[in-house]
Amino acid sequence: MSDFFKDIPKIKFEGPDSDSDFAFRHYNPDEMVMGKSLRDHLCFAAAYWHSFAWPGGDPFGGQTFERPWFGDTMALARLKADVAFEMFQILDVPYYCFHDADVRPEGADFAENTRNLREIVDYFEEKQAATGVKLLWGTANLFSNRRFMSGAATNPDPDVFAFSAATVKTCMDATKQLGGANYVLWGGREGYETLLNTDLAKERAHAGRFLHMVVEYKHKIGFDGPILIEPKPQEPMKHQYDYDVATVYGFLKEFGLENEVKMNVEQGHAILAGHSFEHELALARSLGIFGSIDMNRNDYQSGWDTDQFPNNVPEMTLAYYEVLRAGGFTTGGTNFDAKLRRQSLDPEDLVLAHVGGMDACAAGLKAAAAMLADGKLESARDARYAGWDTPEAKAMLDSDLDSIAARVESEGINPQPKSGRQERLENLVNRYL
Ligand code: XUL
Ligand code: CO
Repeated sequence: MSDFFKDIPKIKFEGPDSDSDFAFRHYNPDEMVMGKSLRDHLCFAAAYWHSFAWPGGDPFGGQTFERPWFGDTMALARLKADVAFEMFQILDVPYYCFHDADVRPEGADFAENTRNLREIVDYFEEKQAATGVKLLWGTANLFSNRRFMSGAATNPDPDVFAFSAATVKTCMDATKQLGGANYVLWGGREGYETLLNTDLAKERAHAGRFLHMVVEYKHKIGFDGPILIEPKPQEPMKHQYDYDVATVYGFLKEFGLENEVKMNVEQGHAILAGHSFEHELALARSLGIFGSIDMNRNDYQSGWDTDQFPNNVPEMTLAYYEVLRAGGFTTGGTNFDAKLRRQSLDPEDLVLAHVGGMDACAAGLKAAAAMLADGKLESARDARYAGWDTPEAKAMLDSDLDSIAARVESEGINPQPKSGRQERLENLVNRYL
């Protein structure tokens, strides 16, 4: 045991009337909703990078956090793992997620990186067995080190493509060894700063081939979780290829991978792309590629990817409504891709940030389940499209412009606009909150 979280109790459900900061008000992991416990609905995961690897820097200043595990040795990497698993247990989160670079010191070369990663993965394996905490997904950090400044799979230098492919192989091996439920690819620097130095067609072709290799390797090693792509439109690059769910779907279709790869949809990335989170989730669901979510919140004024902890229950209700309409998570879950504000220095800030986020997610999911159970929204939506249930309307989709024009003329079809009833439906949604 480290003493980093000393004096912080294990967080328990105490209900809405509790006056303790260190308690869940809405997240009772054993509460049954639509035949499933909240624990199994929400599948919470803590993100290693923001909580344990991020030093609190911003573009104008460096480290604000002082953590006893900061440094580049294997001993400190083990201490970091000890503290991380202590937090997972304090919160009773069933899952965690990590990049290779979050968990091991950077080595002098690929071989040393791999040795360091393997050593920590063996340590994680022991810790998972001792605590019951599981890996939601693993991934490779192909964006922080300067070698990746011009991209990984889309780098103009084939040696960087090679280094990236080799690194992804080691991270997939690690994820398989730890029984990870998914493997994630976020194309951090797969994009460009300026077209003046960029061969866009070549870069996209290389990205397609790279993704094929990842899928081939998954089958080769018998990893049975899905590969998930996490779309984001920009930041760090000015333009990123995996802009949003629709763009990634087009990319998957182009390379014949739409049945192999699903989406990890992040709240803040949806907002950066000019969408709502629920839009991205609804689209992934309707395309059959919904996988998992990264839960957080962006500052709506700054327009940056601020990765704050989520606290907006009405927004989260609409997001979980889409998750439930997709049938809920199968291999996916709710990963808190969220970080503290850099002035939130104390160990308890880290715990309380998660407590608030977990409670807000639980409140959102319960409201979404009530909306679905009531069925008023579904009936209103069905009623809006009821005209399409008639035999004439169905037959029209198998007909052609000529015959449709003839029918419009002979039957004197003259459509009359009907209300979309948006405010009425918004009022209805607010009744479940
Ligand atoms: C960056 C981001 C990443 C991915 C994993 O915006 O969301 O942390 O979730 O690489
Ligand atoms: Co993310």
